[in-house]
Amino acid sequence: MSPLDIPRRLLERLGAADSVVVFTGAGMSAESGVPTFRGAEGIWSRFKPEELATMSAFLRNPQLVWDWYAHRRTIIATVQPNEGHRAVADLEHLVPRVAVITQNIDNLHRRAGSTVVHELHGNIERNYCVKCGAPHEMGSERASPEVPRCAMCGGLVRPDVVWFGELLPEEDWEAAVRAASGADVCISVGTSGVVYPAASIPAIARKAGALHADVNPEPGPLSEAADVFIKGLAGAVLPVLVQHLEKLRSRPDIAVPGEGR
Ligand code: BJW
Ligand code: ZN
Repeated sequence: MSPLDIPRRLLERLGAADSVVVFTGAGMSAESGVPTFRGAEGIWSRFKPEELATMSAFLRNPQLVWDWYAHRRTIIATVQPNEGHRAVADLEHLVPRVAVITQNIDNLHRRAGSTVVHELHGNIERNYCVKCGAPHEMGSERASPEVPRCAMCGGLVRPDVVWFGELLPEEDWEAAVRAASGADVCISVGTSGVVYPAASIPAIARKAGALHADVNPEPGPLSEAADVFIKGLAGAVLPVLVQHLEKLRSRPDIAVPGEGR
């Protein structure tokens, strides 16, 4: 990616920004080796997320849903944050306030060094009992193929993630809406933008006056509504964006590179 591919007005707004939100989806972690949902590979591509990520699917076939999460937990435990995650973390050195709002459950933003991360769809590292709600610590059973049972009441244990038809964690959602409402720039990265209410974050930011840039190798509903669409992979685009912002912040007198868009 050359500097000419980063639109000038995005760099100008970022150069002057006091507050930036980065809204991420599964594509953000794709280059780390975590499969996306829609268009995923392997045996799990036979299932739609709408068929696995629901309480009724879990109650109908707990083992199937548990196996899906065990498979993903194994992948997530072995992968590393990518250049895109690191570039997002580096933004904190260049902009006074940066909030990451993620739909991902993989912890990779925090592992890359981002300090303000609002997880809208939970975290795969936590589990709880469906019957009594008690948190469940996964010790030696981490590799267990069986669905664990709650030590307090014997209920089934599920991952602490948000399934369809479930409310988003209130604190994270409210913090995300506050951050989006006060942002000068919103950068959405690697999300199909079809799952609500998370997908409304860029619109909330735009409505409050932010410039919205979407980064994705494929156009979609978010890129169509965005002020700027950068067609490309997170791990290629975001480091270039950060490099140019670094130059701009250290030498505000120099001309902003990029196309005159
Ligand atoms: C790259 C790349 C690279 C590839 N670089 N990019 C309003 C309107 C319509 C429907 C609703 C509505 N409000 C609520 C609903 C219902 C429902 C919903 O949205 N349904 C739609 C599907 C129609 N929403 C809910 O149920 C939500 N809850 C809710 O609304 O509560 C209130 C309520 C309660 C009761 C009744 C009614 C309402 C909860 C949604 C929970 C979603 N959960 C999941 C699973 C989480 C746990 C887990 O990870 O297993 O969240 S489903 C799955 O989709 C996961 C993701 O976070 C989410 C979004 O997917 P994402 O991240 O966008 O991934 P993909 O795969 O779709 O896209 C990847 C993108 O990356 C692509 O664009 C690629 O091109 C790109 N890409 N490589 C950059 N290298
Ligand atoms: Zn229990």
